[in-house]
Amino acid sequence: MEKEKKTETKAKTLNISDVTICDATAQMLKKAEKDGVETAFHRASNMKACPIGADSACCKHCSMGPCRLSAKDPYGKVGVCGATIDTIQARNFARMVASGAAAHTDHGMSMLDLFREVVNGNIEDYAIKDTIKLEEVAKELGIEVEGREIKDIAMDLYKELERTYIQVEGEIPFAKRVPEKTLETWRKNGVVPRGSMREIMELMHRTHIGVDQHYENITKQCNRTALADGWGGSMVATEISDILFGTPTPVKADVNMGCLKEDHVNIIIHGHEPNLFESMLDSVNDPSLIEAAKEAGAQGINLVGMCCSGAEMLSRHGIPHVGNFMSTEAVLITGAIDAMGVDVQCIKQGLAKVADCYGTKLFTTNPRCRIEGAEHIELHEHKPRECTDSIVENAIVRFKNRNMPIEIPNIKNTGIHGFSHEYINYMLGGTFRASYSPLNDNIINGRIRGVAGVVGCTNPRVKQDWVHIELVKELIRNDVLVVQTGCSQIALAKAGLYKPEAAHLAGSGLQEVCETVGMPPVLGLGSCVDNSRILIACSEMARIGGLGDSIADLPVAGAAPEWMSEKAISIGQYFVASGVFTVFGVTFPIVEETKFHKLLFQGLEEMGFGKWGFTVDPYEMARMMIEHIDKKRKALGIDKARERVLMDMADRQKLEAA
Ligand code: BF8
Repeated sequence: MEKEKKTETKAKTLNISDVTICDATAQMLKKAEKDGVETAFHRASNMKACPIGADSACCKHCSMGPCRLSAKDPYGKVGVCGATIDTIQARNFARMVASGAAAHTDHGMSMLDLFREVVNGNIEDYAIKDTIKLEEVAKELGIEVEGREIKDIAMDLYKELERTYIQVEGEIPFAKRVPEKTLETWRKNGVVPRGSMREIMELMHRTHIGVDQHYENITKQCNRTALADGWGGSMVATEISDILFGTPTPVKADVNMGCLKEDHVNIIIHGHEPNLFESMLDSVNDPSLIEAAKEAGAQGINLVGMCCSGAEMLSRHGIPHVGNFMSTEAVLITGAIDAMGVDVQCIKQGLAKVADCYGTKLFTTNPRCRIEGAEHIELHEHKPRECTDSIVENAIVRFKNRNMPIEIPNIKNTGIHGFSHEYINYMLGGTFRASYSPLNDNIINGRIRGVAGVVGCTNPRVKQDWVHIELVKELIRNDVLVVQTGCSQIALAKAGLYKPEAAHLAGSGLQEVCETVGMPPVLGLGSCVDNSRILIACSEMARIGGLGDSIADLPVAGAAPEWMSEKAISIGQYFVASGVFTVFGVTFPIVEETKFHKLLFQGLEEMGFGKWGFTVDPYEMARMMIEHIDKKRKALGIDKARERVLMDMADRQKLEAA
């Protein structure tokens, strides 16, 4: 009791305008206060981040500690075993890479398992939708496709891609996609991934007490493991999901909480694996379930997405998306959600309590993720509809028994989503000859200064969406074409930057290109595993020529301005290892001026990789990225101002005929 009282008096009032610029989320946070409901925003404001953990100056890898070093005097002492600050930080960082890579590769492996069972005919509720992509990927990996049955090609592709996970020696299959000079750097440094299981296992081993105690050697295995994520697990997840569910093409779609409908049964799917969502799409279109919803008094069933599987469904099917990571609790506060089905990753445990406050039914569906207080209805891929139909039935019951006021923010933002590296190829290259040449040409002639990937999470330690939006606006204003994934894509979509008309916010060169092609200045590529699409786009840019031979030569940069997950660290590390300057915001878990810090922020670049950068300020972040892009342009000899001419129809035809 005494303790409870103490917590109560300590709780601060949340200043909502300090924690989010998402109007819908802000409206719901106001309602939460009236309703006496707590969210991650409140918990973050009441719980100071542990300063020692934030600096990564603490080691808890054995029971001689935990050992606490000082960020102010990093070399003043060592751990009980003698571990230095560099060893401790490198080990902590490595475990983040291992966990993030494991999340993506395990997701990719379950997509591959599903693919195998579909090809074998053991699963009938899913099918191969994109046979063209199947053949393209197979060809790239050296699999014969001419005159062969789809099933045979698919089985060979399965066997080839399985090596991504289980291979113990050799190079992962998608190493074939890496530009030769980049691959040379990896080979020289001994970081070409063998198989992701081996790399993750070895990284966990090497970070055990008394094993790898040289920060440079630990970083080497960080690179290898992260690359096994980006060019392995994540890339397999993207490619197999495209083959099974369709490669995205541009689609007009809505985001934000205004996509909820008070007179409908509202169902949210939140998580990362598209198989749950695809099956739910079938369930909500089942005439008998629609009928049941109508009998319960609803006008119909409204299916919406959140976070990454939501971003995939937005891209592939134009399914509305109601918000990013920091809005997952807020959306429940509307009272309008009749059921939320979750699978894996970025599912806050706090959802269970908020759902309970509003009588929303929260269902876990994946054997890898259960939450105390949530009901578990497992999705079996051989009979997925049993799970998704049951969630719909439960949602209908909840709709019928709604007994509290509903408040849906009246905010909806329309935009064009569903870009893929294949579509960028086609869109910029033309109907007859899909190619990245026009993108490279526009970079060389200076209309486009460079390309930036702005990706990643939202985090209650910074104002939700603000850093993403300010950074992207600053980049496009300076003629930098922005590609996006994950929660960052949703932040910009809510800000209206996915409309082609947003091109007026871009610099004159980028604006010309956007207006000629009819595209927005910001291109959404889907979920976090779809960052692999950015890697492939970079490869293509290097392969086409004119911008150097390796990814490290390209005028490109990356950022995760509001990151929070270990997956983000793995993504950052695989971009850095691939040759990209990558800037993170919020915080960076390393003490500045240590040897490990210098290696990540400088040394890696000297070895032919990319490097890390850090700042919390979006304008400074943009400045750092643009400065890097300009440095690369200068090295390529394309830094001089070029004559800017409008690309008209005749030019496009010339390019297509070339
Ligand atoms: O993988 S961007 S908060 S939802 S970790 Fe999570 Fe971050 Fe969102 Fe998807 Ni990615």
